[in-house]
Amino acid sequence: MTNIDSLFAPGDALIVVDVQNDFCAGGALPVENGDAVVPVLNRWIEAATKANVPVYASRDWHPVGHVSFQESGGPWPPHCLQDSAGALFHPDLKLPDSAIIVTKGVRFDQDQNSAFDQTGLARHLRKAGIRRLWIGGLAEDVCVLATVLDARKEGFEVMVIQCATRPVTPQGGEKARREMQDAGAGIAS
Ligand code: VGL
Ligand code: ZN
Repeated sequence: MTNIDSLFAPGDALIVVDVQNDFCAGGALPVENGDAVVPVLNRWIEAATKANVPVYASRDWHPVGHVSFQESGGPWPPHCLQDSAGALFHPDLKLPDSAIIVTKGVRFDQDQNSAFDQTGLARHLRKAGIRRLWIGGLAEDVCVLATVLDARKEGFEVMVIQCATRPVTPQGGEKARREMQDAGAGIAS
């Protein structure tokens, strides 16, 4: 097994995408084996903290009746409602107090799958001198994919932590992996 500690370098950040109860077992929009990313990400978070690498955690944070919900003509069942238990980070995810929370999906008129979409994240990362992102979380074929593609468009080097992400569907996961690689993202396995 790779020693994670030796992978981090100055200018790196760890981005944990949407590891929230609703995307895990028992949640409103569970990703198969979504919980399995938690212990893996905890090891990465620990290594990041040791290496002084900042940790960012995005969260889906929807208003009632959000446009992405089926009741409003969208593709998804209601999930990650603001201030609900389902929107909380998984209870076993060990985010440091210093973790920077990126809230998205709050717009009434459009969905924001990417942690970069109108959040100011790219600017924040650049100001912090970040050049390379290690990205994991849920779901691989939705918000991880969108976040990775935007990160590449914004000029960041990207490594997807393969064992720290799970797709909504296996086919979606395969397609997402191809798209992320075609966009120049590396896959860390
Ligand atoms: C997500 C579906 C709907 C995600 C968010 O975080 O991947 N998936 N909203
Ligand atoms: Zn959502």
